Amino acid sequence: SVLKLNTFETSKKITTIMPETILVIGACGQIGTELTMKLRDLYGPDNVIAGDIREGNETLMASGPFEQLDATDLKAIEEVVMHYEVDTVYLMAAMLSATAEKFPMRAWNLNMNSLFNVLNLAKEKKIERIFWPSSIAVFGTTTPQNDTPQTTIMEPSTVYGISKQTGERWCEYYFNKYGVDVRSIRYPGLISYKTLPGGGTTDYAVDIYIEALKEQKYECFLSENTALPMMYMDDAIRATLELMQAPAENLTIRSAYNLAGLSFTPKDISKIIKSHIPEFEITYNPDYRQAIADSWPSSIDDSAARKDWNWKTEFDLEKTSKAMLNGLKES
Ligand code: AKB
Repeated sequence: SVLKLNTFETSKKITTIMPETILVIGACGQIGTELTMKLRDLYGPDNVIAGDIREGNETLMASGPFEQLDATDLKAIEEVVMHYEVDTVYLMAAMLSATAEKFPMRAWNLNMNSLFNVLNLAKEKKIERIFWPSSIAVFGTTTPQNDTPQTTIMEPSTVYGISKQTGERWCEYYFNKYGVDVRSIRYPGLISYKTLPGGGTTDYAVDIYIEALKEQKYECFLSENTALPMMYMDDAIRATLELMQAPAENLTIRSAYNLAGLSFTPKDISKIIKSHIPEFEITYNPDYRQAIADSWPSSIDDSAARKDWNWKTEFDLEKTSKAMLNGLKES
């Protein structure tokens, strides 16, 4: 496809980018929706094709091309890639941790086959670049819990975590063996108000703001002192774009980069919400998701991302909470 030069400003630096024709698979999900909108701002709406098995919100659907697409259907993806001359794919479709425990084989099929589809298209030189999200779920109970290093023991105990860890190994393999330019981040729990998450263990950190505004109370499915790595969506989108813009020679990791944002417990977040909504009350009723959360780290060491592509978080918990409460009130 035709390459055009363009520039855009992040809060830290001016970056020169080479816009491509981009396909976002899973464009209507929690990350996909905001990522697609941001990519359309940067590269022009017609150069960013939203693909998903279901339709998304009105703004996304009206702002550029949409293709109904099953991420496990290689032929369908290939047709869209050829038709639009796509050179970069962001594969955001996945079944998350809590739902995957209920449907292990469906989760495995979706999470692995979709990845093989795009890796093989890149191997056959039908696309040039891939972004694929990994997760803190690649870690397990034997991993050091605090400031979890980039390279460490990884014995995930969830289906989702196993699929992400396996995916990381395949990404690195395709890079080493076939020169596939695939880049990845181990996302922490993501906090956003524009599109809701679904089926994750970290979803409480979104639900709590919604219920605080609606009901002034929230029953949390994790216990009060469960610390998990989290991040506000704006930071996660910026991290994704910064990694995809980084010169290939700066990248030392082709499995997936650790990415740190926030680390907090349900108790911490409830205190902050109470400072904005004094009537707010939280109660705790841990369910099966507690065991998943207990197997994940509390905080992450992301020094490799800082060194290789200058990553830096901007949203602390207070800034995140203000953005969530204001955003939800206005939407
Ligand atoms: C989940 O909770 O499953 C996801 C994740 C941490 O990848 N948000």
